[in-house]
Amino acid sequence: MLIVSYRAQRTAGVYWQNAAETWVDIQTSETNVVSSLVNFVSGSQKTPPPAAHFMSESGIVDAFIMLGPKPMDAFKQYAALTGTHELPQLFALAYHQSRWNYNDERDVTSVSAKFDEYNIPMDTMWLDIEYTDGKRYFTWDKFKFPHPLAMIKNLTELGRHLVVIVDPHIKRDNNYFFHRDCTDRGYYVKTREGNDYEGWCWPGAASYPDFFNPVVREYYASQYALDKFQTVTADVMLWNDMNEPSVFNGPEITAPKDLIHFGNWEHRDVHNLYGHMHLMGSFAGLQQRDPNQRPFILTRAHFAGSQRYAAIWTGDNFADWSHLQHSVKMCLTEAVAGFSFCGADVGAFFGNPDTELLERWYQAGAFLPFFRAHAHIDTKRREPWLFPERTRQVIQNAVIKRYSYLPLWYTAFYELELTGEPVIRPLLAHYPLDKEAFGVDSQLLVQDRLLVRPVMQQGVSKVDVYFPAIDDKKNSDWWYDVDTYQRQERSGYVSVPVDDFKIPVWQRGGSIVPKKERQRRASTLMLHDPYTLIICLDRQGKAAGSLYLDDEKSYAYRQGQRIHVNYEFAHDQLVNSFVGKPKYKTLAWIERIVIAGLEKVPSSASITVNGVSQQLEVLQHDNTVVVRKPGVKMDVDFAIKLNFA
Ligand code: NBV
Repeated sequence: MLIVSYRAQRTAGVYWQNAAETWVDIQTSETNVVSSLVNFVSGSQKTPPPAAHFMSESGIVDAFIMLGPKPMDAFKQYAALTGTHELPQLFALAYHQSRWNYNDERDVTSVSAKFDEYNIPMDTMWLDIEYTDGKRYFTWDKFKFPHPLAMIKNLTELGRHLVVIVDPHIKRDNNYFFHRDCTDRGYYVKTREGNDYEGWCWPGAASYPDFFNPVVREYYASQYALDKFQTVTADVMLWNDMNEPSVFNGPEITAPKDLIHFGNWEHRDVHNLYGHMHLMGSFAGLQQRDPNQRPFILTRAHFAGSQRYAAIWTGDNFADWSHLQHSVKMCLTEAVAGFSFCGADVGAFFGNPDTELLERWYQAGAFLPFFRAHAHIDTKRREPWLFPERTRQVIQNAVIKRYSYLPLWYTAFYELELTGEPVIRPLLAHYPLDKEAFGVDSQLLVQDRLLVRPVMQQGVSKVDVYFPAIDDKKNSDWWYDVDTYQRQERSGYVSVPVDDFKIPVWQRGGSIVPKKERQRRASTLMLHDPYTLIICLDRQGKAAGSLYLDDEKSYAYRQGQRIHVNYEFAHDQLVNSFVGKPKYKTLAWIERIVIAGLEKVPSSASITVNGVSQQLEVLQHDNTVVVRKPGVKMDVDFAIKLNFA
């Protein structure tokens, strides 16, 4: 449990480390009865500060205080305690296509083909529980999926991935190897009488492996080895659901509190850690299966620190505008609590969104870290081509936008691993002096470079956007609309017109954002594509920003096979400087430099590499200046100077 409190000059946090049922009672001055009484009796007018009381059912008091003093300090202090995400493979940051369920091999293959037919990028197809043989995980339904390896090959040859669900409940079936092993070896969670606990879940009667036991985790991990789970490949990744654990006939739909875990812990003591221990087994399984590929796992249950193993989503949401709004709020909360890799089911899990809600959900999802469409088995099919052409185009547009910003998302995730700084942030992270910004939870920052205000209301033709102040004199950064490069120069609310295609996003003046603008069917095919740098100038005519790149898949980056570069623009000149030695070899290069905010239009530009200079063409485009084809490789020092006639 993490609580962070703010006021203009100070941020502090408390992390209450306890996995038992916990209540936190927050008292503000209005609800703090004791201090109001004290005030009444003493005649004092003092407003008591808000107070939080933590109450856990069991365990010891184990609390950590984060002293800040700035919001970003507190977030980083918490990350230093509980860990950060590993850099994900790039495909995990691209667009995912899921539903409960893609029915059979033909369905999977044809949905993948349709994305190509309609020119919508898509990286990953997902299979929910129906792909299994009667909800026996590590098996396939042989009628619907007779040739899983061929189906997987078809996807991977297109540059795509497959994710399959593996839940922790185990079908009590003596013909199921996993159940036999767990029974014979005593791997299940026990009742207090010492018997294997039996609950009810998707497979019917089910038991639950005791992942608190390291031997059980090791056994579980070994099941992912390709000589055991022979019907997948090392490119197939994982979805761990129902790991609270969910027990349909249990108290509060979970495990009874008096169950006994390894080490004699009662379930009441460790309930909130069950999903985390499950994840540890899964993560070890994927790492052992292919030590040189970064695992991707999506989990529903999580605890402080689970971010080291998995991404999360906000759970079973409804096709309702308020749930779209909650997607942003919930992911912001998760991000400041260590969990940047968060998204919400795009289009919603329950119910059938109308076209407008679906379009707006795609647009919001395209600017949250985990971007996956998903739907309940009882919903109408909702792949983009099943809607009128305009809706399909709006969706396509949002997805293409996401792909163009993948270099920024990837850089942000690398920098998260390095520093613990959340990938998405509430405004208060960078504008702590602006009290008005504290409560804004319909907007998010991507690092400190983009400000996103997804449209999350029905039938609107404009939205109110809050541009935060940098000081108490209400000065503000400059913000450039990423579509038009029109500039906002003042803090406060601005009403911004939006049509159905519009995703209101601004780039901060003073920042440089790396993009890739060639459209491909999947992110894996963009590896060597050239980069565009978008430079938005601040009031001083300056900007800075970083870019990170590597092979987007393996752990070689930890051995130095990477390029981390800072770009700086000042005095009409762009220069780069490398963090460490740029060792990763790439065919990528810089294709275009877009500069917004110049006072005059330059007549030309020149690039200098190793003391040799060359002229470059410069164009004026909308509100920007474009330097065409610098053509410089990513691992080379250069300077580009704008020339004014
Ligand atoms: O596996 C089926 C669903 C899944 O699609 C969803 O995303 C999970 O949150 N799962 C829950 C179990 C059934 C929910 C009604």
